[in-house]
Amino acid sequence: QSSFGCAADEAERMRERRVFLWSVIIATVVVVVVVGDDEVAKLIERTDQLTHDFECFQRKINKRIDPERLKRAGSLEARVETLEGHPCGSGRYQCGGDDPQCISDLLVCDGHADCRNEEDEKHCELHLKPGDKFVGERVFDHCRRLEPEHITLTINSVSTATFFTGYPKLQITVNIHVDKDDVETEAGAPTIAYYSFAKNQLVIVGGLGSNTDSLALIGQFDGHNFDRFVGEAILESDTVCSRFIYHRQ
Ligand SMILES: [Ca+2]
Repeated sequence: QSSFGCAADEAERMRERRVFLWSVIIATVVVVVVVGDDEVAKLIERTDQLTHDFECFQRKINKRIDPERLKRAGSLEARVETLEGHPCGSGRYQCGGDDPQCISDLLVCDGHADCRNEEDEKHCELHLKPGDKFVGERVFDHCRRLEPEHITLTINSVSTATFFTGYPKLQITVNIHVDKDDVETEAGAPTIAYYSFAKNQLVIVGGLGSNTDSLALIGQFDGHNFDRFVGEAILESDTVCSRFIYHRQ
């Protein structure tokens, strides 16, 4: 078997095999109509063998692609998509691939395929679980006078309502670490958050110190690397008053 550098050749070969496989399947159908049982049996056997070979080949290819490399490529693609803007508008999800279909965010991960390419039900595994901890480093913070250095989020529990599978609910403890005038202070508060598969967002409402009602924290994952997210605190006026970069501990 060839090395990594021959991936393009392998992809080409895989395409050729797929075309060949389909030809055999179509031929089988034709033979069923016009030829006798013996030939049909032989062809079915041959098709089974080819299907088996094809699946083995595909497994070998998948094994050889480094998951870290796939993750980095995905993160880069997400950045480009962010720069290009969201073509479907707010509250809408783009099915992706070569099909630019738009559906409502509410239909993502609801258990039914709504995209023609079924993309809305393909990324529904929650990468956050009880015990996970994320530490956020401050980029800027004008929300309050505290100006914390770090914010730590600890996930205590995760639950999914059967009628609302696209938005798992999380209980999170938010700890704020302040180091001001040589005095270190730490304050913790339990909060409720929801994860949106459609947006790859963690939305925490309240519980971020004083004036909790007027703050929401939006944690934006890129949909590929679930060890990092950008957390922004949003005021009622829709203004972003702080940004922290969070990393999984
Ligand atoms: Ca759906």
